[in-house]
Amino acid sequence: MSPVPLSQRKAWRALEEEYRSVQGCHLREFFSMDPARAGRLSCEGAGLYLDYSKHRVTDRTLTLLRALATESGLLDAREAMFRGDRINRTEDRAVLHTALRAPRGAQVFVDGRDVVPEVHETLDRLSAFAEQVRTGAWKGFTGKPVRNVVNIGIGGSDLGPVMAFEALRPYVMRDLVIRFVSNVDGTDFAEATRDLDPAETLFVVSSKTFTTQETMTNALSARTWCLVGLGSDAAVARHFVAVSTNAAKVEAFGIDPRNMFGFWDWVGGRYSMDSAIGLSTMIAIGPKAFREMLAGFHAMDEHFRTAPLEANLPVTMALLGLWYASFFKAQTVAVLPYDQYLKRFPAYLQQLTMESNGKSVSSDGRPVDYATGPVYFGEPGTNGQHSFYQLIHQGTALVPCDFIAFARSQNPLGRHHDMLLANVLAQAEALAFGRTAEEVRGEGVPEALVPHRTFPGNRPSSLILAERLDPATLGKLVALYEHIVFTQGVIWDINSFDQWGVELGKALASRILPELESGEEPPLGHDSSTNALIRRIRGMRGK
Ligand code: G6Q
Repeated sequence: MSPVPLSQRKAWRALEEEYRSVQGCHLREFFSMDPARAGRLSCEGAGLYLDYSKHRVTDRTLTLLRALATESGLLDAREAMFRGDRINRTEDRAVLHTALRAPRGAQVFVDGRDVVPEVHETLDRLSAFAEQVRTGAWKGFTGKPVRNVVNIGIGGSDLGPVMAFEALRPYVMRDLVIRFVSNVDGTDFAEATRDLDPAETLFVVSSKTFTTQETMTNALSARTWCLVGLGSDAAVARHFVAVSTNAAKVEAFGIDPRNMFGFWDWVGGRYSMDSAIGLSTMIAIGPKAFREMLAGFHAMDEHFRTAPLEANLPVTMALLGLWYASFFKAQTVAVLPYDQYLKRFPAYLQQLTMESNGKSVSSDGRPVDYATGPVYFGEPGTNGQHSFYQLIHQGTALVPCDFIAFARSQNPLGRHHDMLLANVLAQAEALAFGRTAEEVRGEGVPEALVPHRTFPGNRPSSLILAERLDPATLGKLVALYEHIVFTQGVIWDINSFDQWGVELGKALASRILPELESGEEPPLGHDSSTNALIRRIRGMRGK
């Protein structure tokens, strides 16, 4: 990290100046003055193509942003991460999700030990187990093969597996039923299991710590459901496996340690979908496709590690994101995948980006004096077009957009895919160039309606294009965003790898729980609002 605080660095100051000169310029002018813009402001990495020409930047802006990255120590920080330094300082941990996809034979050292052999040993065990389930060789307690797999986990132990399952449905073994239970709301468990036969159901309890309240509560309910259905404690061994770093807790729960798949403290929850946490994904799509996904991750890792800054996709997208968040004070980013299979990708990215970069103190604990991580949201196109795009086109907020599109559909059907692609291109064009009042008048629109039908344009977007959404491409996309988050975190000088902000609510909930459950009127020491709500809920429930 640079010892000079971010907002006092030379490049930052120059960017403040640059912002003042660029913010009044329109993308229409940028394009009309420079016919070669699209060719120059695009790059390709690991098979993903990025068009970033529709951004409110000049060549000078980009040069300054790259200078900021260099001044902020990005190159050293990147090496430190890949090398296994303990860059997650508040938790004193290495950050090595990149080792999860390192090829067999590569070397990555943590505390002097090469971790790649263990990664591949675990992958081999996962593969053997996944094959047993897929082929029906893994029998339940009554001798019936397992046909239903329910992943129980939350946050990083849920969002990645759910997203990957949805994204890779064309690769899923369709005669397996794969479900996910995350919420402590009993409805989640009840709906996920209501039509399943316990004799054919396997629960994958995914929890790094094996202490998470929601997951443990759901796992206990699953055990009861299983015991009621199968009538014996001995059934647990055939119907539960665990993915965790906590062998003692797994054993205490009653899961045979031979049915546990491990990972390591250097894998953060939201960076763990390619670890053993991906067991449900591997069962669904098979070990071969899972390894293709890992190869995709690795290809993007290599691109991020080796491509020069000006041709580096994650760095480029990170810098553009930072430009809008910190200088234009844009508070959101819309992620708009034009592929139905990516319907859970925005939700996945919300955790990856917002849990990582939703921080307001710098690495040395001082409040930052600049805006950091924006709110991410999104829906698959074209659905969002009939919903929130109105605000993106004509609202008062600036919402930079990441469009994601694929040249080929997994489900070619008449003109559907051409229409989908026409829409994504049209949206990016409309946002950038808009429609002037003169153009609207020229179409004969009555004067009173002209302001309503004018599109200001100048609304920036990136377009990420790949050939098709296959396992390798998914790995590349996820790694792309992981490295965007990392790059921004380095420049903002925040720790992208802790998540202390989720702790307070957990602690308060464990205090409130007995107050809701107690038979006697409990003494309440909260604020008057919380006290009144607790009393009202108790009253509504006859207490
Ligand atoms: C992610 C977070 C968090 C975590 C969940 C589940 O980076 O750490 O979302 O994944 O709280 O934790 P467990 O896997 O320990 O149950």
